[in-house]
Amino acid sequence: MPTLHGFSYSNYYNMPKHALLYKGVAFEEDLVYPSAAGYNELSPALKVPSLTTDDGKHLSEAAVLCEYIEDAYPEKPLFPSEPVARNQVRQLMHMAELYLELPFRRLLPFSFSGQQAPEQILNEVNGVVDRGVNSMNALASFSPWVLGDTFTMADIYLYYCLSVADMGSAMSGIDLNARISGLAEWRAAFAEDPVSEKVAADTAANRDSFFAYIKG
Ligand SMILES: N[C@@H](CCC(=O)N[C@@H](CS)C(=O)NCC(=O)O)C(=O)O
Repeated sequence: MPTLHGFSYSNYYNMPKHALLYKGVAFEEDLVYPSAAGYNELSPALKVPSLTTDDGKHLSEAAVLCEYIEDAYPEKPLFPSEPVARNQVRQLMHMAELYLELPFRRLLPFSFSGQQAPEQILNEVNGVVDRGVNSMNALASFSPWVLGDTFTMADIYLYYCLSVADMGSAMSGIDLNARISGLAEWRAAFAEDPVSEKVAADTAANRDSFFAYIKG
């Protein structure tokens, strides 16, 4: 059985976790923070998540884990088989990460410490997020899922990218729901799924432990 390493407060951890739960794959969870001794053997970049496969190999980087899970457990596919459609899913995953998750992630240290981010950083974040908003408005139909009638890895990836955006939205004043057509309704539908509810409950349960870790 594969083992997913990391912690539930991590949005990146929750991407492969959601995929495994969606597919009904049995897996173990290993609660570990990146500074743990020996974690570099699982993830050389010291990033969460990482995954140990059935045959004892280690993989890291959330998008890689998501692709691996699809390859190793093809039942209940999360990527279309047709090449263009398959890469449209990857395209949306990349754009969600590069132009929404990563800019908002720059605000996390300020959000966690309760300090206002400098104007220059906020301007830079805004500039990158504009690309994300334009990309989503151009590519995501939210009808009812991100790329149309089929639930895909793009739904999972975008959903958990947005949890970091939420933490930075008050500080940046960026309201993605207002700027991306159909986003709010899609998020509400995604959140109601039992898998999403389980992931959200595990995330909440890990909150105190995570904040104790970053304080340390
Ligand atoms: N590119 C990585 C990013 C993962 C990431 O940033 N994980 C955070 C937790 S949400 C982490 O491990 N942070 C520890 C650190 O940056 O030192 C991926 O896709 O897995």
